[in-house]
Amino acid sequence: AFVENLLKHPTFLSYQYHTKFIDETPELFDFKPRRDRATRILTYIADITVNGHPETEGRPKPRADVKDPRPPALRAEVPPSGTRNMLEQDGPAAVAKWMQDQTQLLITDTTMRDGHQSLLATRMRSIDMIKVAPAYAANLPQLFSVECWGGATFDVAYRFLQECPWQRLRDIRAAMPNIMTQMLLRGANGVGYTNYPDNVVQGFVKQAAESGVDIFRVFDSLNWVENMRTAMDAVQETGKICEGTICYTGNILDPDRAKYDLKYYVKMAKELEAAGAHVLGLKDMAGLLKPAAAAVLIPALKDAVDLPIHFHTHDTAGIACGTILAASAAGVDAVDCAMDALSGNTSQATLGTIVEALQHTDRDTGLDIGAIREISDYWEAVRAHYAAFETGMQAPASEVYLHEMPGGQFTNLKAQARSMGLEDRWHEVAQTYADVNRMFGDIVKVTPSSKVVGDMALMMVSQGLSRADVEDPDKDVAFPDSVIDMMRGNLGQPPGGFPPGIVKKILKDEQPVLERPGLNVPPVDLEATRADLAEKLEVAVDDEDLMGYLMYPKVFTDYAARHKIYGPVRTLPTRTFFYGMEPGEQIEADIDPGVTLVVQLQAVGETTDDGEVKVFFELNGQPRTIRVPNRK
Ligand code: BTN
Ligand code: 3PY
Ligand code: ZN
Repeated sequence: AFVENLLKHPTFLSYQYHTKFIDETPELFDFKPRRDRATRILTYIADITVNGHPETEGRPKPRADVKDPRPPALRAEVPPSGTRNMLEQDGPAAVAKWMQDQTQLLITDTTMRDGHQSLLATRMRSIDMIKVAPAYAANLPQLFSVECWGGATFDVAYRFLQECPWQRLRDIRAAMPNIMTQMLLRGANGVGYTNYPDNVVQGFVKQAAESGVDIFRVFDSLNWVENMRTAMDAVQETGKICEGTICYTGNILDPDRAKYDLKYYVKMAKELEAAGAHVLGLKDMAGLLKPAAAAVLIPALKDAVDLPIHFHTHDTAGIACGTILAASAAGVDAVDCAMDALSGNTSQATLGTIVEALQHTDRDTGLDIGAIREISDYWEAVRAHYAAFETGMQAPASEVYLHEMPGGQFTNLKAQARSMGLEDRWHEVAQTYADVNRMFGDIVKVTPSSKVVGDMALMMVSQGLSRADVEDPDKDVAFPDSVIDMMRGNLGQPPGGFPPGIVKKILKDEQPVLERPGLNVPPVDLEATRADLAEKLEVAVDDEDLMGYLMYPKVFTDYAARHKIYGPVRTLPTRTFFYGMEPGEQIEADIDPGVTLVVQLQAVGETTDDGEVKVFFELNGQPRTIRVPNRK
């Protein structure tokens, strides 16, 4: 019956499917008549129209006059050859050599990952990225790479956007075949918040490479190279680019921050080179590297290792362009920027500004400023649809040099503080965050270690505890789980270890594990896990789904359960996804290549005695009525 259903299925009969056929088509496995995908999407639209979307409730609305984002016209019929072609033809070592040999400042566009992670709580939907990817391919083929995957985008896609992150990657890859894609990988923590078994990290990297990642920026949240090797080795096996990455903290010019001095970074760079990095990443996640420090650090790293250097920073203090220009003058090979409309503040430096600043210099980027402006205009229109997720940082702030929060965490923590009623005490939270850092021995703060520091700071402010209170051996303190987990050694070890006093206070008589956490975790039985999951979900589980489940078991199964009810909602326009439809409004959704749903909302009925609402649609010209519960 399965094969018969498959052969008759309209999607199978249509010329091609780049969507996940099985995943999108559970009716193949269900021989009872079952609601089709169109009905499921209509159910979603009806539900959101009646009940609203939980994520946008009570948040600012997009302006009434927002326009639908229109991607710019393509300036070439066939995407001109770019870095991806070079990687495919010549391999990662050749790309690294080319980076060192050429003189332009190479540019990575982070808009599709860190840009919206740092400005819009990671809520940008795939459709808004995929639509503009062909314009990147045709109009900006000189870009070094497009960061579009990993970091927080992975779980947010499943958790809040009801879409498959792997499909996003495959779709961007297909629409932009000539420019390298880039992801952020948290070493042994994968794209999660804790350590995973080695074979999960290995399987994840292999799948990411197959689904379309070209550059893996691998870091460790405590800068512990020991904890990065499994991921780095796995990347090298794929033939893709391994960007072994230093996280920058402190201030190399400040003699009072001697823990993270120039020698520290030079030593780590050498360790990463020895571990097989093709490129050295310098990840300034909080935007702490000052121009004068860049002028010292970049040449020292270049002297220490024979690797191209790729610099990432944030504009939280308003100085990112200055630091990038200083790094450029000091010989950095590649830098990260975000398209103008999604740049600045906690995001990256402004891409168009860097391009303009370097025109007619020996580091001219070769990028077309007109093409940049057009793509940025597209992003401006996209951003307007995400007003609900604007975090409202009004101005850059030098306070970042006090608290050292990563750009991707800053607005999140602020929202968390607001939800705990601590909004008015934000500067106290910032000071406490700095105090916690000192209490933990001055550690690198980046996901997941930054979350641990943030959890502790919020707990202290809300309970009125000072650092001295927490350190007082005679005072009982209930520590957050994430703090206990880190002190047990489950995120690895910082340079010099955690201060024994605080470890003792938190763990009491329990001994921390000082070896790399992955060493003592048995491998997961992948096939048994796949079989269990397939039975539970009643669908076939491919490698992408399996890896999604292994990273986030509950988030993934919740996503899969909603998928059965609502279908491929990723194909809806963003306005519809978050706000439903107005009577009389018409939208289109391409649920497959060549399969378009034209949906018109006719009317929303009254709520019946049993609490249901009838919603009247026209679907491809045919009337359809959907009943949904009124949950308001
Ligand atoms: C989530 O926030 O849980 C993910 C987004 C999808 C949730 C859907 S939206 C329609 C329905 N109403 C709810 O309250 N949840 C689901
Ligand atoms: C992430 O891990 O998501 C980050 O952006 C760290 O900077
Ligand atoms: Zn970043």
